[in-house]
Amino acid sequence: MRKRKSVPLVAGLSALAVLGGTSVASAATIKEGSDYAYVNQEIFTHTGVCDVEQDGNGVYGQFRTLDGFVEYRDANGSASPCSTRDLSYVTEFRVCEDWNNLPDDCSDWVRP
Ligand SMILES: [Ca+2]
Ligand SMILES: [Ca+2]
Repeated sequence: MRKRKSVPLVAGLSALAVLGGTSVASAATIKEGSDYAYVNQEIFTHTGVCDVEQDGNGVYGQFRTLDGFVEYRDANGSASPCSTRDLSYVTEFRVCEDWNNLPDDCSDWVRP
């Protein structure tokens, strides 16, 4: 039997998109201490904010989305569960710890 030469499947390959020019790191989860916020990396609209330190300081996430800026808190503090929200597509986010009468501690901005 005659062997067929296999045909390489290169024709359909398009150039890879290059995310150049940004200095913002990429992460699914960003922490401030042990508190954290996250964005699901398969569904970039699913987010969460988690206060996991019983220190009396509130925790909130800040999200830059295609529809604008959104900020929300872990509504019940360090008790379970975390707060979650479905937003518009998230491009960057960070987590902050709310210090009474002091500047809040915020993580760096990251993209999911
Ligand atoms: Ca805290
Ligand atoms: Ca909570």
